Amino acid sequence: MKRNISQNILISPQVDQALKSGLPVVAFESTVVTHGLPFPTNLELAKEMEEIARNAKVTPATIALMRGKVLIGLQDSEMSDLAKSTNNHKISTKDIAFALHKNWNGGTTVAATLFFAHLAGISVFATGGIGGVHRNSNFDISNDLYELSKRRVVVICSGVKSILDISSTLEYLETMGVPLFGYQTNRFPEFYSKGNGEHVVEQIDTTNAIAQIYNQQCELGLPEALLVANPVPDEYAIEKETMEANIEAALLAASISGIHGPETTPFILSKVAELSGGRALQANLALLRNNAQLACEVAIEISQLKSRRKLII
Ligand code: PSU
Ligand code: MN
Repeated sequence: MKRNISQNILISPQVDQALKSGLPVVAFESTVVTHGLPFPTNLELAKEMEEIARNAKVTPATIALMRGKVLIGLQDSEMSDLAKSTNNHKISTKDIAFALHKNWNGGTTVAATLFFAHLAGISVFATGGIGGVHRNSNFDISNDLYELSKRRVVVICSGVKSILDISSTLEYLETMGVPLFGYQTNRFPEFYSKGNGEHVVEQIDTTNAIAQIYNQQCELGLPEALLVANPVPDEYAIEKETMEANIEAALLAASISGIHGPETTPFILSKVAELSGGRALQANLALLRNNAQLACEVAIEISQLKSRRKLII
């Protein structure tokens, strides 16, 4: 039986049981499944991320909308239905109420996933890249940044979506008071690339340190997420110059085709994947798996800390 948080928000029995027992749970977003990756790679990847969690004895909680309900934790059949559907919407915070009203299926963005993870009491969330400030944007700033300033969850990512303005995004995160760290690096990772040191961040070296800092954030009552940037694994990293050329070409193609708003990311990402001859896709998959793994290790540290003292999340 799924537990209802409200009439439209259902927690799977596995996630519910883990949360009630204080066992580690990691949330995964689902826009990467519905809009980020092609079928069947999206389904394989989503299953792999859940498998990584189970192997680490962590309960995975992929969050998505199906038939007008928010599901926190998907069963295998629900995951397959979501990955196969050609009828999925991209759900950010502003879309949630409308999507429920319309009985939509959809993938939740980092912003919407953060909202539900926090509501359910999940402390760690893994994704690929967060949204941010678009290049030459006229106020195209992802709602992800605003939600990060309101939901105290550890978010593991590999930087921001490659097509964004990194400097402006980092400035905006600073304005919003979001603590940001590089995992075992002081260079802000640039999604497909490891980061060339143009953007320097505070370095954290252990998962225990991440849990301790999260604990501080809780004790201080600071509401912001803790953003941890984990670089793409070495063997999959692509040189920045190569990727930049592909991204610029994809941005140009998008502007010629009149693509804008929420369609921008899916369009550009598939163009970049095409231009890179598949290397971009492999890097994307590798960093997602790597982030799932790190998120699990952090979730275990936090649950151990919580069992020793009462953490308010
Ligand atoms: N990064 C990617 N692919 C994606 C996204 C991020 O490499 O599809 C998704 C995430 O779900 C993120 C969302 O939360 O894009 C941000 O979209 P927008 O800029 O429209 O807020
Ligand atoms: Mn936007």
